[in-house]
Order: sequence, then structure tokens, then C-alpha cells
Amino acid sequence: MKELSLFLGCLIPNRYPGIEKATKLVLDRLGIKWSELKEASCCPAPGVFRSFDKITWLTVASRNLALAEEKDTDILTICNGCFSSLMDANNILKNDAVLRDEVNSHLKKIGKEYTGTVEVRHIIDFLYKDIGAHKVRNAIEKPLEVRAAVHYGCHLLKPTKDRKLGGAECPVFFDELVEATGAVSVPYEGKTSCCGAGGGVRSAMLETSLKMTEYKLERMKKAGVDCIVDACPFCHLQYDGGQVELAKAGKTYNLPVIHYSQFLGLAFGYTPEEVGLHLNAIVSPGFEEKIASIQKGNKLLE
Ligand code: 9S8
Ligand code: 9S8
Ligand code: COM
Repeated sequence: MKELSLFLGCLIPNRYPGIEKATKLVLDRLGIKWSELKEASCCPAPGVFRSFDKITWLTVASRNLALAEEKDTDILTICNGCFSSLMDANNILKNDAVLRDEVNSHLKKIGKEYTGTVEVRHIIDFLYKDIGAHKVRNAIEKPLEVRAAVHYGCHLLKPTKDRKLGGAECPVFFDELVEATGAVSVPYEGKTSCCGAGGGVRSAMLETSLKMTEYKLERMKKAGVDCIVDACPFCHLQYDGGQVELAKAGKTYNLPVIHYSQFLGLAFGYTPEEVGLHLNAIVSPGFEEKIASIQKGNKLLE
């Protein structure tokens, strides 16, 4: 297997840099070799670019793929949208010589070429398939005894024929990784439905997108969870910022929103601040106290 180039996308470095930091900490802790994909651009976001102009979408994506080809590395994404764009563009271009030629005619102008030699991975798919939940479990230092609402997000699961991660209706792979930290993945109604953000819905129709978020938050709260665990900064933004927007209408949930990289970081003993939870809009002192007491109570494992 090739080494991995970490593809950060736009949202994580700009809105939730703690997720970037936590990702690097946990990759290092697991002994996974990675380097940054320098000069990468927006993937570009699938629900927006792909829906408007397929050739522009493919060309920008192919430039990012070509950067990884030049380094002879695969790509590791930490966002469902980036995973979807880069994986789908890669699949399309690998299999369609006409589109590949068209895209390469544009890349040529900037001295680049796409040849189709890299794979695109998502950190959840990579940890599950290549590292394994048991190995993650063995590396845990602070079993996180919390109740988590796992949110997969649409683009991690669909289209199932390409994602090949175990189905879109009752997936378990992400739950297994969450439970490997010692947490309980609590079942809740509507678990695989959308957070409300994707496909430009948040930008174009905020009210509609918040209705979808409220639907999810109500059911998570009813299930009695301590936090939400996601694998995508768009979902993260929608749940975190969305709770602030919903609070203005008198609906409060106070559920901390945690990307899996951050969640794993907590289980490795990093503090909430070290994994960037203080950069969330929703900061729950109750949750942080719980983490602090878990981390203190596990001294024997240090
Ligand atoms: S890049 Fe630009 S807007 Fe974003 S974060 Fe994920 S999807 Fe790709
Ligand atoms: S869910 Fe539906 S389209 Fe998506 S992946 Fe992230 S944002 Fe939330
Ligand atoms: C959602 C990405 S993760 S997009 O809004 O559909 O492009």
C-alpha cells in the first residue's frame, strides 16, 4: 500500500482547525505514515460544483488527484464531501478515456497530468479496513465511557456500489470504531438520514436544512446521548452551528459535536482543548468534566 497524503479540504483548516490537529495526533499515535498534500485546492465540494458543471468539477478534482500521483501516495480525506468528490471523480476518470482526455487537455495548460494511479480513502474507511477496530481498541488509553450518537453522513455511505463499506441502511463500521474507544453507540431513529447541510441546502435554504437538523437532534436527545460523533466537517458545522441557530428559536440541545479524529484523540488521553473542542460553538462543561474524570480515573493505564 502507498503512503498517505492528508487532504484537508476547506472547512477543517478554516472553521475547525482542531479536527486537523487531532487527525495528525491520532495518525501519529497509530503509527500511520502521512504527509500533507501541498498546493491542494477545494476538492471541489460535490453537492455544489458537481451539480452545476461536471467538467469543471472533474478538472479541479483531477488536479488534486494529480498532486498525489506526483508524490506516488494515496489520498486520505477527513471529510465526507472531499471523499465523495475525489473518489467519484477518480472512478469516473479511470473508466472514461474521453473525459480523461478532456480533463487532461485543461491540466496540460498548468503542466499537470492525471493518469489514474492513486486511491482515495476516508479516515473511517481506512481505520476500519486497513487498521482494524481491534487495533484501535488496543491502542486506547482512556476508555471513553460515554453514550455517543454516531452520524455517518450521506456521502460516506452513498452510492453504496462505490463506497463498498457495508450498505447504506444499517451500516456498522463507524459504530464499531466508536465502540472501540470504550463508548456506547446508541441507536436512534433516523440515524442514516442527512444532517441537513449537504448539497448546498444549508447555503440556499437554511430553514429547511435546520428542520432536518432538528429532526436528528430531537431523536438523538430522546435516545439520551452525551455527544454526537461525526466524520465530516459539513455535518460537524451543521450540528454545531445549527444548535446555535435553533437555540434562537428556543430549541436547546447542548450536545457537543465531535469528529472521530477528536473522539479518538480523547480516548488516547488528549484533553478536550488539545483536540480542539473549545473551538466548537457548543461547548458543554458537563461533557468536559465527564471526560476529565474519565481521564483521571484511568491512571493505571497511563
Ligand atoms: S473542500 Fe472545499 S468546500 Fe470542502 S471540506 Fe470537504 S468538501 Fe472538499
Ligand atoms: S449528511 Fe447528508 S449530505 Fe452530508 S456528508 Fe457531511 S453533510 Fe451532513
Ligand atoms: C456535503 C458536501 S459533505 S456537499 O455540500 O454536498 O457538497
